[in-house]
Amino acid sequence: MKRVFSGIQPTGNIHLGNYLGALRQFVDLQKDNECIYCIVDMHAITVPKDPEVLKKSIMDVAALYLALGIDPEKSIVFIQSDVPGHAELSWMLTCSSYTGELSRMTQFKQKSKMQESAPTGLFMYPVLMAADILLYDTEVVPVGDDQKQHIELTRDLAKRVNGKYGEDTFVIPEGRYMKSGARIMSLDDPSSKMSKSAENEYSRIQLLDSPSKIKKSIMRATTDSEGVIRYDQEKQPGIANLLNIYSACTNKPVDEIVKDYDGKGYGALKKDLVDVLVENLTPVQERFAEIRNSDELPKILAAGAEKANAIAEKTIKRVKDNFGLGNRF
Ligand code: AQP
Repeated sequence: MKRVFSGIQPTGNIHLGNYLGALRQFVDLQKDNECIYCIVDMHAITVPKDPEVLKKSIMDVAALYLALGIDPEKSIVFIQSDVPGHAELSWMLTCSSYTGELSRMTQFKQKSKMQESAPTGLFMYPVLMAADILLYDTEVVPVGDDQKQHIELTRDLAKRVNGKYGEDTFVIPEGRYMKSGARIMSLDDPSSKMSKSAENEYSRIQLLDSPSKIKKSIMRATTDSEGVIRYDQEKQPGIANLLNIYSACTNKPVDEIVKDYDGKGYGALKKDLVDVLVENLTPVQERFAEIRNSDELPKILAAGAEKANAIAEKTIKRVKDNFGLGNRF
């Protein structure tokens, strides 16, 4: 039984990449671990958000967690800003981090578009993420592989602090990545990852998409002129991405799928993939509709915040003690 922690930003448009890379693991890990799943709303404000839209997105992610199979009886589910320890620990970690290492983070470089002056929140994002993880003495962090660099930074910060303030300060966490689905690519540009914030809504399959939107997105997905279904990420990245999605959604190895489509065209693969996706997502969408409007959801989140706070307060006390902070008289 290990302590597991992860989170998703309530920034709307939760997509297949988020599910296949991260959320799917959240559900599986609950079976034999102690899991803590957070809606990381403070990360969402690194880029300013309309408060009403943010409030709705937070509840949407919470309802999606439950609709996908996260069980609040087994796992702690809560909203990050309901636990003050995240911000508190983030500052303590900030004081052990360096601007050089933070400016090397790929996500920061992409999102700040290398502007001379970028939002400080965007720059500090990985430190807040490290605090989220370390606050719960986390051993395992299920994420997509775009987060590998942030997980490495978390480990580096934890080891650095332990070296300075005592080896009992932080547990050193490990990232956990899926073998298939760790990086789902954009449907219109298979050289970049599927993303919530991409302008083209047909570049991603959102978990709440209608069957007709799923069909449109898959049928117009970028492929190539080779005309043969093979798994070749270099020459046929669009087809490789569709095969990865197919494989992750059906648990069928890519080789077998390639064999099934021997002699068939891209249209046949795309058509069947639409059916697979609709079949996978329809029950999730039905559960989402029920949970999203139930009175239970706010109660589940309040109970989750209480449990998360109890763990967080213990860590904050230990870290403050080790740092020499607070009243000792
Ligand atoms: N394309 C992807 N393939 C596999 N996993 C992915 N994740 C994100 N995109 C893919 C994983 O989903 C979790 C969501 O983390 P987040 O809410 O912090 O979002 P993000 O990583 O910033 O990625 P998004 O969803 O694409 O948002 P934007 O467009 O804002 O960057 C993480 O575990 C992530 O690895």
